[in-house]
Amino acid sequence: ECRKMSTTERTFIAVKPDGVQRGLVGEIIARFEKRGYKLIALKLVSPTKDHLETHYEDLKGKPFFPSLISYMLSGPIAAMVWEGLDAVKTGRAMLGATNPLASAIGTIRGDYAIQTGRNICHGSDSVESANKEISHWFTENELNKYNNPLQSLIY
Ligand code: 3AN
Repeated sequence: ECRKMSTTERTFIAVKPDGVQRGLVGEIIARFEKRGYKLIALKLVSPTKDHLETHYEDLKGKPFFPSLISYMLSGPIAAMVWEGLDAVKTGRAMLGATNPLASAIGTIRGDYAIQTGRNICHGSDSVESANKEISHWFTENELNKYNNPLQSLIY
């Protein structure tokens, strides 16, 4: 595999309603911060059904689609954008497998979840879908810039 590594690769990470209600927002943010990713955007949102159906449009034909949408509508979601080397793939590795029972211990799902339908977090699965999801959830001026030169030394 020969992928070009970019220090400005971005991924969309969301803490789903169950993760928010269980008080796991801070824990999930802490893991991305401590790993060395840079927080570009962050908000707590209660999206519409329409917004969620577009977010999950690739899964529209799946039998679990209606229950997925009602699960995602069950409370606020913590939406964020993280930036750094290999953010998409490493972000997914940090979340763990879709089915938490198949997630390694040490991953977010492997440590805090047991059900696919309550898997507490979302992460973009490719750079292409990350770009799509970031612009679906955030406006351009919600994506922050760092001017502090120390930031570029750290990351
Ligand atoms: P991931 O969230 O790991 O990218 P996707 O995109 O295949 O996985 O699925 C999106 C979400 O749909 C999952 N996070 C999960 O909440 C739900 N989901 C996926 N597969 C199933 C399934 N077989 N049964 C119930 N819910 C599912």
